[in-house]
Amino acid sequence: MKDVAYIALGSNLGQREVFLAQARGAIAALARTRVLGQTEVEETAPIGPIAQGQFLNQMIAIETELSPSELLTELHRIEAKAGRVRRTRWGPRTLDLDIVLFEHQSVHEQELTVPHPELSNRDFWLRELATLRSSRVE
Ligand code: A4P
Ligand code: MG
Repeated sequence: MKDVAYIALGSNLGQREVFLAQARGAIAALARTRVLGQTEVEETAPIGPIAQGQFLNQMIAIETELSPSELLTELHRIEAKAGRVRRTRWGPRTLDLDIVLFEHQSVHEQELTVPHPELSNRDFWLRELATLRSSRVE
C-alpha cells in the first residue's frame, strides 16, 4: 500500500548539519519511495529530562510503498550509519529518525507507535507538519 509518511530528523551531537544532510540523501534513495517535501532545518532547545545540547530538527514528507516496519528498519540502518549509539532514552544523539505520522495508517505495535506519542507535545513537529501538509503537491 502506498502512503505518505512524515519523518522527523534530529541531531544534537557532532556535525549536526552533516548528519541531517546524509539522512536526507539516504531517505531520498530508499526503494519504492519519493520525497514530497522538506521543511527548513531549525535549531530547538532540548525537550525532556536530560541536560543536553541544542538540536537541529527538520521534517521530511515522503510517499512510500514500504510497510511501516520496513520503513522503520531502513531508518534504523540510516541512524546506524551516522554512528548512532543507543544509550539513554531521550539522551544526546548524532541522528534520530522518528516516524511522526502516516497519512492513512496508524500502528500500535511494541516496536512502533504511529502517530508518534510525543506529537501533540512538540510544537515544532506540529508546525513542521502543518507546513508540509499545506505545501504538498499531489
Ligand atoms: N519506536 C516506536 N515508535 C516509533 C516511531 N514512531 N518512530 C521505537 C521511530 N521509532 C519508534 O527509539 C527507541 C525505539 O522506539 C525504536 O527502536 C523504535 O522501535 P530510539 O530512537 O532508540 O530512542 P529515543 O529516540 O531515545 O526515544 P524516543 O521515545 O524515540 O524519543 P524521541 O521522541 O525521539 O525523543 N528535543 C528537541 N528539541 N528535539 C528533538 O528532536 N528528541 C528527543 C528524543 C528528546 N528531546 C528532543 C528531541
Ligand atoms: Mg527516536
